[in-house]
Amino acid sequence: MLPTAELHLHIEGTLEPEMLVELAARNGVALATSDLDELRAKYDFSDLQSFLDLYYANLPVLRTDQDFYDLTSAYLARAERAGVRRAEIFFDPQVHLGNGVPLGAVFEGITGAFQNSPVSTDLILCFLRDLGPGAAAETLRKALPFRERFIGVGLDSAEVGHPPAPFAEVYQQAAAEGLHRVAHAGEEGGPEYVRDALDVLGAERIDHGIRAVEDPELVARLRDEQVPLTVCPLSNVALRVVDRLADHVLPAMLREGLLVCVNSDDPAYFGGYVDDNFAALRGDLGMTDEQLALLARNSFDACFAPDEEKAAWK
Ligand code: ES4
Ligand code: ZN
Repeated sequence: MLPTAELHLHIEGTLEPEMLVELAARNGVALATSDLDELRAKYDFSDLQSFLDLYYANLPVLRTDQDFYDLTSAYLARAERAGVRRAEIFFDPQVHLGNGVPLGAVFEGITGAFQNSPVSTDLILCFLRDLGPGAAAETLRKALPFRERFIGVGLDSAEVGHPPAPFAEVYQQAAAEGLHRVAHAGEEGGPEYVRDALDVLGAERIDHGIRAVEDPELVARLRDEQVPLTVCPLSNVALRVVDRLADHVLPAMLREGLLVCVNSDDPAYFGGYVDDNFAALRGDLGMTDEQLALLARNSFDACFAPDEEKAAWK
């Protein structure tokens, strides 16, 4: 198994149908169905929004710190088997606050699981871009009592129509708190979303970024500055951002000298964990061992772990 870092992983997107049913029963939350085949049949998406609708609909089953602990532990056990040495994990606090779950329970459960895993882990708090910059600032304010539990902020959820620029101020506040800054950009949105995430938000790393290839000047900049791009091949196919894996721009990005790495995004929904993504790149795209090893090395270069720790993995 190729040792790698997973830098684009939504912990809520690791909620497998089995755990969904288990948590619903444990917490007395009603589901439309508890039939695993019927649940899996819903995992067929036409675009990002059709996925987000199901993702948000499933999350009310997460209620207690134990739920978040169990979810995170299950992911980390699976990630370990996938060769993951380092995981920088996203979570969506606004969803849980909206479901009436206190932030303390979310932090306690997730970081509690971190302490019991051999995988090197850190947490990145994502703002939901479709709820706007005011809600993001309010979320950062509520999270600051837990400042030592997370290392950065990100921006996720529905992209088109929700550009990065209005989030400039909350990203500035995050920077002032010494937090890392990443942002989803160029998944469904065009290259201008990637440019603004860099210029206006000061993003150090771009999540997805695949539509950057449409703009040669931007590609040159991403190469010159070695901006990390966390690409998620199976996610892009599942959300029909690309038609087939064989058409994916990842090999072209590598040829351009971009600092790209491979990630699973929401593995319970998109057909696999990071090892499954590597296997698909080999099988459907014919990528070579050398290319796959470069992608894995890139992931360690792109991660926020201290240099001493990185050296041990590479
Ligand atoms: C997400 Cl694939 C993706 N894109 C944007 N936001 C998200 N939240 C969870 N998965
Ligand atoms: Zn994502």
